[in-house]
Amino acid sequence: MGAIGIPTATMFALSGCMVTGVDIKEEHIAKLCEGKYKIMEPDLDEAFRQVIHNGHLALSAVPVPADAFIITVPTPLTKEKKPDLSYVEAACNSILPCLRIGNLVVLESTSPVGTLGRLVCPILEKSGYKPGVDIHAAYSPERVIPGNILNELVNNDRLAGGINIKSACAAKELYSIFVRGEIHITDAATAELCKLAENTYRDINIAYSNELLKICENTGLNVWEVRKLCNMHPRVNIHMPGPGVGGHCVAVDPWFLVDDYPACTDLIKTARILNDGMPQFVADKVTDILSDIRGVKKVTVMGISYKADVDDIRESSTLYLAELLSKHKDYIVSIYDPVAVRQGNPEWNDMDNAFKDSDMLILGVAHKVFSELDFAYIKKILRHPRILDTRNVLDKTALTNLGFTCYLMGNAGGFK
Ligand code: SAJ
Repeated sequence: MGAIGIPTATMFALSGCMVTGVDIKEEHIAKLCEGKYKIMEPDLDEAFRQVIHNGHLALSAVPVPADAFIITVPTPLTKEKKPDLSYVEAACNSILPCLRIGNLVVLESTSPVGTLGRLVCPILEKSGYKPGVDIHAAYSPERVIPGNILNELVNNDRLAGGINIKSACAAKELYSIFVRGEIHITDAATAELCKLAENTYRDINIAYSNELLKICENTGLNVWEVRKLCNMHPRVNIHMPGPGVGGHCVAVDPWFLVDDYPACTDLIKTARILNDGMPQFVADKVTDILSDIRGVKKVTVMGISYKADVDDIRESSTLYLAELLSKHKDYIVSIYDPVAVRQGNPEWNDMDNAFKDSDMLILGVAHKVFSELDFAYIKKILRHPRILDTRNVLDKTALTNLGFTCYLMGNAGGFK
């Protein structure tokens, strides 16, 4: 019952299925039952409450017998940047007592190529039922973007990768219950590679835009203008540069490919390292901008979630930036993030404390609420009214008129 399990269970339940949502954390289940867990995703909280209320979605700390089992557990990275499949393993083992002939087991979690065949099926076989013969087994990755999950869950095309064709068809039939996009049948390993390849494609493209940003800073050009003009070409789509790539997907999944195929992933690895280096790039820029102020300086990082308008802070590049700056003896770092506060430290919501006597603001995440801030008031409580925009979202004319000195990342010439 995490970020993908909750919306998936909700959609099946809304479509009339009887669903059991399982999570091994009993306190999480209790919070969900009592409505104490606020789901930030648009419309999901309401839909989730509705299906709990009408009895189509029950919550449990252990699996119960069913026609189909969908595994949506995390597959994080270890410190050595290897995929940790222990949650997948545990989830597969936990359903063994519930399995019956004719059941379907679907793995959704992002996984290395071959996971369904090499790891999942041998575990399922311990039930006495043979995957592909007695029970169906498939890999069907989610493709939804946080912030628009419900819409994308229904309308995006989906892959149904089977251990054999019968399993793929069974998975297609299952998701057809609520998916309106097309469901493409393939084999499990192809679907596994597709999931990794999609997020890696995004990471490499973002790395390219970040490299372009560095070129622009070196030549005194404006990367935002360059990007806008390049993207007028009918076959060019340069991504947005920024302070790095965060989240538990794009910043993680490429490592699965590097781990399995070290001899043929130079580009993927280079892109990953480049994006991981962006917080340090921003930190160096901050040091440059503050070099004329002696002694201890206070820096305020605005936005600590991994991207705009979500409260998820996993692998957040601005959180990493704040940590990098905090290690510096000359900096005091404060954080302001009224969105991420739901998952983290209540101090992140204390605007006065975050801005008071600050020498520099760094806009790291483009939350909508930041565009509604009273910058005239904020300026009054700062020590130095300097602001670095890493996302090109601030109204530079208005801020300059208020007396701010503005810096735009990717534009060495200033805030043109
Ligand atoms: N980012 C940029 N520049 C961009 C786009 C994103 O710097 O042009 C940064 C964001 O600020 C963020 C990070 O990249 O830190 C990742 O954000 P995202 O919006 O690209 O992706 P996620 O992690 O929210 O969702 C991705 C999606 N994958 C693709 O678009 C290929 C989503 O469809 C997947 O379902 C999801 O990963 C997942 O669960 O795998």
